[in-house]
Amino acid sequence: MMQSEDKTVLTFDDFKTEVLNDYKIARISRECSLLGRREVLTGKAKFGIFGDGKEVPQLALAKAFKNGDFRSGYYRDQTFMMAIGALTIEQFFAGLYGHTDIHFDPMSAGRQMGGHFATHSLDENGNWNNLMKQKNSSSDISPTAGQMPRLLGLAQASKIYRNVKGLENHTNFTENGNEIAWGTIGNASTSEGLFFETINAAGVLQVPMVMSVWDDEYGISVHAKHQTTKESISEILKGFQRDENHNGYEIFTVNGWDFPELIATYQKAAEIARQHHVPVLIHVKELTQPQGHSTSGSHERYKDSDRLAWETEFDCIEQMKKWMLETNLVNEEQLNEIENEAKKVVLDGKKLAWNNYLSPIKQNQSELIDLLQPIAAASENKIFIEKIIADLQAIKEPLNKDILTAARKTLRLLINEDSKVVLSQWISAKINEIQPKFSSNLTSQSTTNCESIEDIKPIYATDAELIDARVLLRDNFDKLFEKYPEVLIFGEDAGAIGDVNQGLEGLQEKYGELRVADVGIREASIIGQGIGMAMRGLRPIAEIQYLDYLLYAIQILSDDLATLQYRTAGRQKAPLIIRSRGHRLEGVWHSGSPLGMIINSLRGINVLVPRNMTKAAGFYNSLLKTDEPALIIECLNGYRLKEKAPTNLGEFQTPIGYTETIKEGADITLVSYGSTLRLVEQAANELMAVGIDAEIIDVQSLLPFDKNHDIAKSIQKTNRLLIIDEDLPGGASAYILQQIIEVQNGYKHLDSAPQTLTAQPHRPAYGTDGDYFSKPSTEDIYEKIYAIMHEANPLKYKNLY
Ligand SMILES: Cc1ncc(C[n+]2csc(CCOP(=O)(O)OP(=O)(O)O)c2C)c(N)n1
Ligand SMILES: [Mg+2]
Repeated sequence: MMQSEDKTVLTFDDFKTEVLNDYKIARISRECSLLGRREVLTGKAKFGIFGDGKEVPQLALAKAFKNGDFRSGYYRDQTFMMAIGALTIEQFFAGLYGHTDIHFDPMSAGRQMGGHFATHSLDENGNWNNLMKQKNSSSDISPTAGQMPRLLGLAQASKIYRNVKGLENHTNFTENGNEIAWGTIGNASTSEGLFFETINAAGVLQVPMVMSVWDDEYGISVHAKHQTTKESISEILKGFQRDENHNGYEIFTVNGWDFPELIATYQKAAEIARQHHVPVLIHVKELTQPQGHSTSGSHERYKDSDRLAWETEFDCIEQMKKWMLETNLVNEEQLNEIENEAKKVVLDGKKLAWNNYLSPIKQNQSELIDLLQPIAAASENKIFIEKIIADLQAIKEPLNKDILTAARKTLRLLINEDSKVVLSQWISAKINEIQPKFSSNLTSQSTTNCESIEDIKPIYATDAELIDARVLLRDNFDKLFEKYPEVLIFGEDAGAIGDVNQGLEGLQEKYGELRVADVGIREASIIGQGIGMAMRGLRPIAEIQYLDYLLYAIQILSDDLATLQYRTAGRQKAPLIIRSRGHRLEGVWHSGSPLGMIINSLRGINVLVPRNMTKAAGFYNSLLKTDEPALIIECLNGYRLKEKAPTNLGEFQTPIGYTETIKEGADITLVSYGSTLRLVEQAANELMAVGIDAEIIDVQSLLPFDKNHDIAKSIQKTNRLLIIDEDLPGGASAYILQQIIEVQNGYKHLDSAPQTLTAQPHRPAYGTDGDYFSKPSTEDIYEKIYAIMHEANPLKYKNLY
């Protein structure tokens, strides 16, 4: 007897019906894989990676999976998605074809390859759905083991919800923290560092995470003997097994073709994780790959005949079938009926999906042909245009690319004819219609996105004290923790000592070890904790101790967080705040300012570079009102500087995407950010003595950048531009220049060549002289500005050198 979700005991007939239904799902899934491969080989779809050979364990997983639970997995899980009712046959094929309409391909609106699964956490306006009323899958990414860091956070959210007070009204996300985060990964991908890092962290944190490893002995062509010590992940993780004296994991191994054993294992695993918040590893062995890894190659190249024969015999669906016959649950006839029915519904679904995909494109094709025919007839280039029309007409299954190429090539032939107007209008209208299907939703489009932030200035008493900047920041965090029970912060040394610069001093004592937490040294999974928790309605602040160590996390930030809104076409979000500190301090690994690297890899995340802690605090206050992710880089050398204490801590807001002019001037515009600004201000003051009056603009926000185009307005006045930062030559300064020249048309107002002044192309050397000779100094800045003014007016500003 089996237990269904509501715990009532099933009758034998119910049990039989359920098993037959499971078998049908498995068969449908398999038919999808078989037909999917054909669609790629015949050219209808570009690439296919399918779940054949992994169907049966996913049925067992789906039985243990409840509303509110989350999956974080990889491209083999189509059967699971079908079993939880989150993927239809039509949707499977829409994904394979790359249908750009979210209603047809709910996984990614054609942005990701098929096999990358997701459910919708957000409605079409970007507001949360009730995640407790649905079974949830976080959106897959292709980098192997990239699903691991986020899995940790998805699991940790349950722990927070169960144990932190004040979150009782988060009923759309939790019921007393009973939700499990279910991970899936291939055996070979467990070789990745992210896997081991996350496994260790989940053991330490004791979170409800159930990790399934689908083991088919291969990673594409590479056998387990090259992947895993002892060729067994459960063998080598034995040290993680919990015992009477130690917390740890529960570890199960089970064969992937053994349906009853799989069900029993998944039920046990769910019980342990859900009730007791103990992580579980399920090593699912003896799985197969009937069609090989993907449509890019065939597995006959690397599997010998014995292996291939074994795979045929131990195909999990075949074994399930055998078990059903042996236990007299079904007879051959019933099985054939199910198989035939599966074949039919998959074929029908595929056809429907293809027609749905193709019809709007064919509509564009006939629209263009109808438009071009009379144009061709009247054109002096009639012959050429008619050839273009005929070629386009001949394409039975066109792409929008074919259609727009034809239209744009025709336009060139009409350069001297009046009819070009109607064609150019048609092209522009089509591009405007189609482009957003591929480019929308890089960032949140909801009413609480960053654009919604009001500018609320800090208020100062007339006798406002000057205090250490780190105290200002700490007191501001204190207000935020008081105001928002869903805010939590975690990082290396962030808990007991209140971070290395004491910006969180005393807050753990006040708000507890779960909300102000020390964590292990593991930057990628710190970010993963943040991503996962933010996806479940919490407001995590993940701390990366020094900006130099962001490199350990840049992959997951770039691949997962930065793409999340985009790759789900706005149906998932993770409003995670990443707190770090950087710019000049000391030596090769504590002076990093690699902003070029950051902004180029993190499009989709706000990148904020406050020059002091008041500005930084204003950014935290702003961000907690929005639903967007952001990286805030505090100035490493700014914590001990004095700043005026505002009276409205926790309330004032620094708007995002706007510059601030911190000194007005007439002769040259200086653009900078972060720690460098203090040197720029110093140089500008010194230049006043020789009659050079510079305007200084603090960028404040690199992504998004100067939305009001205030820098161009400043150049209109000064006609000269120098950009100064601590990044490498051609780093963030090159991006700033591109924005000013190309986006803001700033070149129109320039009388001198626009210039950048940056650090040396190497990491900064140790010591004060190391800094002086590695990063721009006040003298460097002074002299660079002076040289620009000298070139403009050599008589007034005589050369220095
Ligand atoms: C970081 C990264 N490296 C390489 C790849 C290319 N790749 C895709 S799947 C795969 C093999 C994965 O094997 P396994 O984890 O065993 O999963 P299986 O496909 O066997 O289910 C590789 C190397 C990738 N997607 N990401
Ligand atoms: Mg494998």
